[in-house]
Amino acid sequence: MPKVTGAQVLAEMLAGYGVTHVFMVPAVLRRTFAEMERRTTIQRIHTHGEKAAAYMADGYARAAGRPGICMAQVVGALNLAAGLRDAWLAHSPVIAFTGGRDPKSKFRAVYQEVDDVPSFEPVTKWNATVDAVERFPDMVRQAFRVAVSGAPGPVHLQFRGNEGQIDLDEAEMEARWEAQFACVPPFRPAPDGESVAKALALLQLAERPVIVAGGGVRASQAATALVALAEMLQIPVATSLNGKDTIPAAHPLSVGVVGTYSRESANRVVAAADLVCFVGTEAGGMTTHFWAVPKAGIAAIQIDIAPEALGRNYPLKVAVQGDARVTLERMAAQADATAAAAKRKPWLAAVKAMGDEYAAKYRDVLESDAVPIRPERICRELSRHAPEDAIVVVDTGHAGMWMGGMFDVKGPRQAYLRSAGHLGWAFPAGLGAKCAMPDRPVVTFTGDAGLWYHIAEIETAVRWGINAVTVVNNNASGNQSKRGFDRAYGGTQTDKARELWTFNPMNFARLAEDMGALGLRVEKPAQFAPALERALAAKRPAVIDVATDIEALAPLAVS
Ligand SMILES: Cc1ncc(C[n+]2csc(CCOP(=O)(O)OP(=O)(O)O)c2C)c(N)n1
Repeated sequence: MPKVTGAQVLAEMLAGYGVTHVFMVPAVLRRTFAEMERRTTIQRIHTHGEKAAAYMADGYARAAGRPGICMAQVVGALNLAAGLRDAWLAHSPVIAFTGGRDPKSKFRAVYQEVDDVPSFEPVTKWNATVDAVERFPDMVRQAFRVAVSGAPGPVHLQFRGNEGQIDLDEAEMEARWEAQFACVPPFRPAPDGESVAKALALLQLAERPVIVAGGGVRASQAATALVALAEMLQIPVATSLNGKDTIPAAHPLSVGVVGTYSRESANRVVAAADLVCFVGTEAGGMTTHFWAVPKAGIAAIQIDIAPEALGRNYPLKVAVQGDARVTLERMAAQADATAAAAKRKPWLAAVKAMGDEYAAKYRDVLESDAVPIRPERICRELSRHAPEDAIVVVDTGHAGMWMGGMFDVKGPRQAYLRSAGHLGWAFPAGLGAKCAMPDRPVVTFTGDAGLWYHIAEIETAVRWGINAVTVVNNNASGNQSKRGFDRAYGGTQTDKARELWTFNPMNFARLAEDMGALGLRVEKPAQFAPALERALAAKRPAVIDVATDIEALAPLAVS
């Protein structure tokens, strides 16, 4: 076997796995970048910060269902680790490469060096070092295997040398990859027949069942199977935030997002159910409003690919271990549709009434012509005008609350990706999503506090022609914090207290224009739809700066 460099092998393997973009701040694996240029068409997206690079890789991974790659040299490693937190919480297959310690010089106060490896431990499924160049092939293959298998998640490989200079070394080795592990899911384990039969029997018997679908359904591309089973058994479907795009909002069985950042009627439906079937969701705090919806003691079924997730948060009547799509398809194949449909009528009427009450209660704000603009109206405009094949990317905090509860996913071709809790995630994640899916429109929704975090990446988007559209709910504040500071100040804040959550007014459209993007300022609701249309048609990145009402607070969850 001929001797080749680590750089050559790594570049060829990444291309072999179908990687189209890597996101990084130099200097790391420099020779690998040179080999990428020679041997592959991989784009090397050079960002303004490692955290943004990790978020871009995360958005890429979630949009494509394939690993997203980010990189940092040793001094930027913890910035990158910080950026893996959201991927970890959302089960997103991000692979992080960093430069790291050399056995020849460690413990000698080498410039910029600390032991970074432990910091990756809490946010990765696998955290390993590549100390000898002949290990490149097997370590990279294992990184892909772990990232996409079971419940997907981040992986970290630290390459020897503060800039990963080990990639210059040579060995007799071969660039080999496994196509199966290039995307999620690599396998579709089938459930055992007995658990399927038991789950079906309970679902068919129940008077008021509900399905709660999570990110595992989207990871398994099981949305069609989910909707088919729900229709067959006439069971309403609520989703977690990660599962929001698994059923279109207009579907008669869709009740919306349940939990903390939720739709009031979805919480009421799940709370009124007599049987909850969790599919591809951990039934974690956010999805259950900290285990208040449904209440402890509810009869529950759980379907998940990860056996250790089954029963973790609610004691189960039946645990079903398997791939979501295969499991839902098997259930549909064995279901008795006629018996179930007939007995559901009163429950479905009650579910519809709860949905109608929600729609009536929020109609005025969703359609509000108020100036400054109400965020609810932005959600309504996006529901109407975001293209059918758009990837909608949403930040956390109020952005997650407004959009989680009030944005309507149009149809099965629309995707919805959300920050799993980190403010500032959405803007760079939207850029990563656009890199993964350049032919699909990407529409990101963020608050102004969220955009400030990584605003420099507007320049990155312009430089690389990443033509995502970013909508900024600009109230010159992080006003989700308002309620908390009201409480902290015993009911009424002092004027000084507002220093803790407000910013100077800013025109982000102008800033975007200065950086070379299209900037559009929206001050009246009627201007929004034409601005979105212009932004989507622009052949450059676009920022729509919407001047919104600082007094608008998102509705709190009901339980
Ligand atoms: C990394 C991180 N730090 C802090 C927070 C807490 N946090 C949640 S929402 C929020 C303010 C959000 O402001 P903005 O994005 O402008 O939206 P608005 O609330 O004004 O609608 C903060 C500070 C967080 N979620 N993530």
